Amino acid sequence: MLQQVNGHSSGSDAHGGESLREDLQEFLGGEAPLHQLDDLTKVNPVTLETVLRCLQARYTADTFYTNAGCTLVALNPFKPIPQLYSPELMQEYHAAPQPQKLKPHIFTVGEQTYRSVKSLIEPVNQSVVVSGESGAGKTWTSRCLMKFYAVVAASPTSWENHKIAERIEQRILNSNPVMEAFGNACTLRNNNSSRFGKFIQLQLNRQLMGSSLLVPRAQQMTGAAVQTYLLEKTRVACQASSERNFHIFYQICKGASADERLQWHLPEGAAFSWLPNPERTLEEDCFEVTREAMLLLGIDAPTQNNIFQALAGLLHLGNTRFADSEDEAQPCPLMDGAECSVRTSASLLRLPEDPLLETLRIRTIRAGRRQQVFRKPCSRAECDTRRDCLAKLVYARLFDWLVSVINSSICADPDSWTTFIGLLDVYGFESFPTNSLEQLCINYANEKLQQHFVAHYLRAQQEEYTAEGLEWSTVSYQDNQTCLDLIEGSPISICSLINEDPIPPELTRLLQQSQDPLLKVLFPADPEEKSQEEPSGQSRAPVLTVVSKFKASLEQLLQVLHSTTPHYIRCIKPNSQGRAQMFHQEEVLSQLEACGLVETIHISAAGFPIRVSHRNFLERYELLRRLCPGAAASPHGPPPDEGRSEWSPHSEQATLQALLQDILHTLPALARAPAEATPAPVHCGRTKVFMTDSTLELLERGRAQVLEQCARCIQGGWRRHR
Ligand code: AD9
Ligand code: MG
Repeated sequence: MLQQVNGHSSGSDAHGGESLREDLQEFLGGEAPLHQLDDLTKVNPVTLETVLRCLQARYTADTFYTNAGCTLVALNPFKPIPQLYSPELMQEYHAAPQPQKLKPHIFTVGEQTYRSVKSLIEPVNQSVVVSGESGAGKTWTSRCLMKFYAVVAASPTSWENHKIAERIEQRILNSNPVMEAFGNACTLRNNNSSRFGKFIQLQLNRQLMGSSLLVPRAQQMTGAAVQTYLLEKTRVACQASSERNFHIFYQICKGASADERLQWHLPEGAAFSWLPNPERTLEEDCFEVTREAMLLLGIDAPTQNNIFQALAGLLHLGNTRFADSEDEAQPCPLMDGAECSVRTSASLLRLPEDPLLETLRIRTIRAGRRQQVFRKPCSRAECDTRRDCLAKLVYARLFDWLVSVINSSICADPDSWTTFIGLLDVYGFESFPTNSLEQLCINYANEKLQQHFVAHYLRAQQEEYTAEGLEWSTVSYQDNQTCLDLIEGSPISICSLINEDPIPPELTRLLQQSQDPLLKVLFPADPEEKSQEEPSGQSRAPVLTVVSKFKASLEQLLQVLHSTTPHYIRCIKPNSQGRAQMFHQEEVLSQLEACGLVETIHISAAGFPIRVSHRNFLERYELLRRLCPGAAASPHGPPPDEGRSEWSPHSEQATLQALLQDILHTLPALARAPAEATPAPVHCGRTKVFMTDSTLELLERGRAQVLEQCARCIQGGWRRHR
């Protein structure tokens, strides 16, 4: 296996100097205490046990972030640590010449991603994939990263020209409380569990200034686009024991004013069967925050009123109970008190009451050659299902509409941005005593992301080293492809066997009759009035099932991820009680195993994350020759920035080999470290040059030196000329 030791820096800044000394000390044989090991690649030997011990030692020392090669491990502190996320600290990471030399932090990932998206060598869009099981801290992490970009990528002029409410960064941040109010809920595993997946693209403009990779060019956030994945809409009508409905329902019940209570029929202490476990949590105190954020996103007070009124209508719908019918030919009667619930629900949703009741209790079917219409009373269970389905339909459309409103408020004009940083925060892996289709989809999404990691990192890295002719002994890893085949493979898999019963068309038609302005938008009338009854089985068009739609949206997501340079943050939940200072070894161990962390560390420790094509390498670093003692212009090619098209592949190869030789001699000087302490950090593959992050820094530092010398020479020449 290739040997690689972390690179060394000249230590011109305080953090860099300290870390250079640490690196050198370690390189020369010093042993750091376990909790001081910032990178798990330095744990010796790398095994599950040693990695676990290191993480535990760091957790006990209140150190929550640790590098693991290409990934960052984030342990959930389960306690607020404001100073760890302060704007001052954000600026410190942003301003650092080498943020990776500072303590591991999500801001390091944030800053590196931000710099990479501007890279002059092969710039590509970036993405940060935040993963981990439910309650591990993914949403927290991606929220912090959004705040980080809102600070470091803020447009400086808008501070003076705009009120804070008008700033695009603020609007983007405001999408969080709104989406969490409508899309998060308290579950057994997390009091603020995301019940939808989210991929947000932070859109950046591009301003070509400066020349060094390490000197960031101005690049500002001009907007964002949110894509959501499969909201767990079942929760509106059905909550597992000890779980709760979406936060927004509790927020309304707790935060509505006296007038609003009257208008929405929500008297103090009213009991709703779809609002279980009403004991207080912090999330329900956020009604004002949600409203304020909605307002700033352009959802005005009357529209908000319509939304909350419709949600109150759903709560009353949930109190509508049916009894068994004694005569199958008759619709199920309502239970005592349910008439009032139906009436209130109909009035809040501005639906005609009788058609509402009829739709809930009677099915219309077309059958036979002549497509005759039959009306069949539903059983009590069917009535319940139709009631639940109606609520799910309204809530899911409302959620999608909110996302589209948010997008229209924060999305930048296509010509005002060129690159993006994507943040992925999906619902984490979960398993309950009783699991529904949603849990299958959630866990399927997590398997898919793990597969992306396996394919992109564990497999692809190793294949590339071999293909490029680098010496490499393969690290074996757990591939979850068989698990995915079981879920989504063809011809037969779980996906192909699952068919969800489609939404009865009468429900949609009923909602199209609503006089409520919001519901009119959510359920526009069909342009051409279709048949008024459910079509028969034979004439029904193929229906896209929930699972097949979800599968297609995941495929699209993965395509986007594949087109970016991904960065990985693995959130780890130290205990399932959500308690600070508690580290359950077995729980952490199973999370480390599930994400293949040890294999990742092995591959990262021996690998070269930076790879640049021969030509790009030459174009950018040929000028480093000038730093070599007794250097002369290259005998094989023109000076930098000239005549790129005259180069032949043959001369390119020869120049490259010569240049690499020179560079290997130059690096110790650049690092200001003894030659024997600098490992061989650059490898020339068949088509690319491979190197470590620290080597890239050294090369960039050398390049800046040469350019500075050139600038001084030119200035000197001008003075003489004058
Ligand atoms: V789920 O898959 O959506 O159910 P997440 O998103 O992984 O889950 P979340 O970010 O919601 O978990 O974190 C759970 C809770 O842990 C938060 O509500 C916080 O109370 C707590 N948490 C997470 N990260 C931090 C942190 N860096 N500092 C302090 C944290 N508390
Ligand atoms: Mg979450």
